Amino acid sequence: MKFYDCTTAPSPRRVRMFLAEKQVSIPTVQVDLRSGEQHSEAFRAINPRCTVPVLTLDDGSHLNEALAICWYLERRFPEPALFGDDPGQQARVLMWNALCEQEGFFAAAEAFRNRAKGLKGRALTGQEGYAQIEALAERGRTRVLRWMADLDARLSAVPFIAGEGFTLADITAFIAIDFAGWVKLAVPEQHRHLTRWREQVAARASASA
Ligand SMILES: N[C@@H](CCC(=O)N[C@@H](CS)C(=O)NCC(=O)O)C(=O)O
Repeated sequence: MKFYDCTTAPSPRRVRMFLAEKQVSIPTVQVDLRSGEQHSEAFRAINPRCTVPVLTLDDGSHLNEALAICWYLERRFPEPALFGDDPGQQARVLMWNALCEQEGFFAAAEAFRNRAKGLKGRALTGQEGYAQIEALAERGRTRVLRWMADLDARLSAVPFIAGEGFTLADITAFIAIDFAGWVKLAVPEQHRHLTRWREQVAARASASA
């Protein structure tokens, strides 16, 4: 296996934190997103979508979605379970992970990529260049705050996002909140359940991965 990473980027950090929870380390290659290495011919042969993370499997095939990579790693290294145990819990992990990805992670990306000076013409990842749209940057900020309020309500009832135990959904949400910090959005003070959860996750060794 080979892991294509970029230590400054949030999406591959989901895989790094997942691996750290499993206490597994695999050969890693850094891709320099700042210099545009993701668009090089060599990297496009690995991932035509020009993004990290990528996991190359021992048969030479590539996985280029964080969720798929984490699922593969879960099956290869089952302990500790980070996708839940029984079918109901597994479905809840997938549901909350998808919600945190769509409403948190993608909203933070919308806010960041549509305003960052260095990303003019690169509002979306991939081979196609997309113009920034200022209104989307603002909308992304609103969506992040809505998502944080919803998570606070969820965490008033359960210790972790998908229920009783720490899972991939917590990893996705934790990193999405850090990503929101890139556009100077922090968890509002009144969200004490979300703040409690965030402090707990930040105290895990994997949080610095
Ligand atoms: N769907 C992908 C998205 C990955 C993604 O957007 N990665 C960003 C880094 S956080 C990237 O590679 N960006 C390249 C660029 O900005 O050109 C996943 O979740 O694995």
